[in-house]
Amino acid sequence: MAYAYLFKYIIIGDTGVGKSCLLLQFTDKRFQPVHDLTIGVEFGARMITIDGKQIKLQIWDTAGQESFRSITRSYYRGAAGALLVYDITRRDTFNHLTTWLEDARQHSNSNMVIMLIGNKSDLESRREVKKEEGEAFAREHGLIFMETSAKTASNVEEAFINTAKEIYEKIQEGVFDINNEDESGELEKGEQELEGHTMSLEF
Ligand SMILES: Nc1nc2c(ncn2[C@@H]2O[C@H](COP(=O)(O)OP(=O)(O)OP(=O)(O)O)[C@@H](O)[C@H]2O)c(=O)[nH]1
Ligand SMILES: [Mg+2]
Repeated sequence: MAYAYLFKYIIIGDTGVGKSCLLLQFTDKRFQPVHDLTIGVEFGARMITIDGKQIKLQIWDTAGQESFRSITRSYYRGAAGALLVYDITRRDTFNHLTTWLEDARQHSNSNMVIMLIGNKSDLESRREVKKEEGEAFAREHGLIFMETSAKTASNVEEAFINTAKEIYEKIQEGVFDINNEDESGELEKGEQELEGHTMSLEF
């Protein structure tokens, strides 16, 4: 299917916060109740429409476990958006955000849009991190913020789509370099279906 833009996303954050479940809910509208620990990296894709334009989201879901950290770092390259996820029922996952943010800033393009996500909003009775704390962290670090539930699907569409809207606005403002793919252009994994007239974000 033809598309006007291809946006690459990376999903990061501690193990067990619900990164893979957010991706599964967004691409397949399903919830996985059992923790299928991600090994290395997983991949998903979906088409969305913004401003009447078809945009393909190519999403890399990384492993939160510390031992995979160096693999994760290699996936920031070329990412236009990042979903930085913590679990509102586990304070430690919120405390680790600074480390994740440092990693992200260091290994990505400075214009990458970062969406902070407080996931598992359905577990209100077990909440350890107030919504206001997430909002404050986001404000302080220039991130967009949403609370989501991969279980009930609350705000999941919005999280992925609002990130794309922000990227799209940056493109309109001329912040990103948009390159036409050509035969000589190196294709990254997952970009094989790029067609002649399509464009993708290059950094
Ligand atoms: N109640 C509830 N549980 C969730 C939610 N999102 C994820 N979970 C559960 O949390 C556990 C971990 O979810 P995953 O998506 O596998 O976590 P992950 O961040 O991908 O973990 P790693 O792959 O190890 O980095 C699973 O048991 C999920 O069912 C949510 O929004 N609400
Ligand atoms: Mg996972």
